[in-house]
Amino acid sequence: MRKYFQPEIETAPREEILKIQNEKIVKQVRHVYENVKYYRDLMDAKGVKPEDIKGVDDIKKLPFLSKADLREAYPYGLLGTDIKNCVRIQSTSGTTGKRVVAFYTQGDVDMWEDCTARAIVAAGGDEGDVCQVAYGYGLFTGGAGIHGGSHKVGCLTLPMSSGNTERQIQFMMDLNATILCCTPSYAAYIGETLAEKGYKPEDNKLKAGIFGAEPWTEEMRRDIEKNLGIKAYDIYGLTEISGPGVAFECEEQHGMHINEDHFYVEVIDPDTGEVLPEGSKGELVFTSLDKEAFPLLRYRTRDICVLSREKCSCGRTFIRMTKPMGRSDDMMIIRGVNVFPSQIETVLLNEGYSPNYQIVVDRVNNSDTIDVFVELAPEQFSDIVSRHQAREKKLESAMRTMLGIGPKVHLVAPKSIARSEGKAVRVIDNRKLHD
Ligand code: DLL
Repeated sequence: MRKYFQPEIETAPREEILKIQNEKIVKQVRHVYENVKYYRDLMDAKGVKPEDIKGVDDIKKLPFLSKADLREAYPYGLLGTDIKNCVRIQSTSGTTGKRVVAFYTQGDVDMWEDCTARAIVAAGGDEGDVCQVAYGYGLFTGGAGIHGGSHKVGCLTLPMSSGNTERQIQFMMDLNATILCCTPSYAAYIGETLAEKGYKPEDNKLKAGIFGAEPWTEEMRRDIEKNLGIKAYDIYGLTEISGPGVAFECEEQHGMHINEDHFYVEVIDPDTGEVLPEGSKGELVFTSLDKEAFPLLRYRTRDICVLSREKCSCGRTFIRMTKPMGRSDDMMIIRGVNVFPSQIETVLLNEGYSPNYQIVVDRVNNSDTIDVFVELAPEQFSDIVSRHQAREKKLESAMRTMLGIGPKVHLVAPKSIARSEGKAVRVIDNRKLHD
């Protein structure tokens, strides 16, 4: 069995990785300064010139980029090359009018697929494996990213996309899938459905799962591992930086190795922007070292975690990140879809309701639920139940269109949602994903 997809880099001595990063950043900053006016203006405003960046130690001199910059520059403002050189876009799952649209050259796609191939091999994959890709295909990076990596490894790839659980199970059993790739909540659901159908964990040929795109706990990992009879590996990534495979777990299952030859990582204090020493908890910031089409420098992910350079017994020398421990903004991830409370508020206001609402998120049988309680104005209140039900259905459908997932809406009596004296508590998340 192969242990690494690209051993020469995955196990390279630290000095060699640093040398690669230092060379790449100098080139990349020049590339961005020359081709991305939006970022050039930010650098000029900060008084930083490309020649000030002589290596990764100088990255801290560069300005940050945030999701707000991406919205402002939408769609082409951060493009680093002629659109003619681009072969693909992918986009975030959240929809707030302006989604994040990321562009890729063929070289960028190749690099990204190398990263997901490293993750698949780290989970024990090789050309003898049957890799069932049950992440969504389409604009979401999950399906396309893992699919490409699976091809590179030489697995037989089952491009299932997400959903249609009956068919997932049929293909999984008939075609002897050995690696399952999907969100952890979907893996749990597939596990339950298999059990309901009377299958035991040993009835399937699965040996590993590569699960990510949303937070999940160690308890959930153990549940999934038991129900499917597999070893479950975590994988992390975000559209802005490429997609899945920015970081991946090895057999140690003790943090995810960041593909440092392509992505330089920092952890900062989310309030002050100060770079924190290794081992501190803070916001992850990534600099893409060699992407051509969408070359983001110092992108603030909003994901909170801790980095560690402690030696890993798997032999990989890449730095490790913990599972994200939360976010420094109000984004919720529900069944793998990014949802902002502001989107729900927009629908309510558009449909003529008051902004008195509360969102309750929970996880029932390993699947996320979202309930929206909406207060009626006195003049909207009526004793006729069927009228309320029709209104609830209409709101549910408008929210489904806006969010891409369907919440359950409950209309409640005027003045029944508690008013707050400070910041309104819009979201109650009962999922208890983190201690
Ligand atoms: O979720 C990319 C992906 C696809 C990763 C498939 C892994 C597997 P976005 O839709 O842009 O991209 O969402 C990115 O999802 O900033 C995190 O908050 C969260 N996230 C991604 N992976 C994990 C993970 C994809 N393993 C956002 N654990 C990120 C916890 C994760 N959160």
